[in-house]
Amino acid sequence: MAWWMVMTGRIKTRKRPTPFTLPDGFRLLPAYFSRATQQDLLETIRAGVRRAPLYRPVMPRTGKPLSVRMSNFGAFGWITSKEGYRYGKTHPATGKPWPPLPRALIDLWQDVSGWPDLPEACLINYYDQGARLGLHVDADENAINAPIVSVSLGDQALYRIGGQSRTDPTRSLRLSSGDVLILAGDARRCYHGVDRIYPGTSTLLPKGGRINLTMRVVGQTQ
Ligand code: MD6
Ligand code: FE
Repeated sequence: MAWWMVMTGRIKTRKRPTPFTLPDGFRLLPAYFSRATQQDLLETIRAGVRRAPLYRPVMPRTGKPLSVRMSNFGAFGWITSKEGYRYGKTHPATGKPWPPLPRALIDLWQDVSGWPDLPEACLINYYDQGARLGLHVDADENAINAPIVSVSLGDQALYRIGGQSRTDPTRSLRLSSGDVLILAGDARRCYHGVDRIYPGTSTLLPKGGRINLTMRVVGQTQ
């Protein structure tokens, strides 16, 4: 040991972070969408949520409300209620079908997913300043091997990804407006969530907050 290491206390104080490799199939495309395209996408989302309003879903069993508000595009929408998680063809409050998947999102899917089937569902998550989303694995799809393609719009988010077991080490990264994230392969089965939103980090949404879109192949016929 060199004397200066003792003098500076380097040996005592230096902590190694836990090693972590991003899971296979995790792919981040930073700034995939230009500002102009983000704005177009936002207009499309606004039109969608006029037809299928954002609602505050509740946890199965407990009925505890989530802090994230949700809606969907596509033939199927992901719904959570006291009865459990499921894919359904209609909005739980209005009873009407979800608006169709926007062309721009289908184009994105075909550009980045590498998957032959088209997505049948797109979950819209809206986070206000204090909203978060607990660690979870998306596992309600029959097409469990098809990738999920995710788009971030608005304020930055602290996104966390771990392994296939809830207690595996995790790694945190910031997602920014216009970023596209793909969970395919092993990463498709990994725990992930959103720990916080950073208010004031984007001017895309006039009132702030964050929108996340996740496209899925559902593989369900009813
Ligand atoms: C979010 N994303 O970014 C939450 N799920 O707000 C997800 O839960 C997610 O980014 C599956 C695949 C990609 C994702
Ligand atoms: Fe997810």
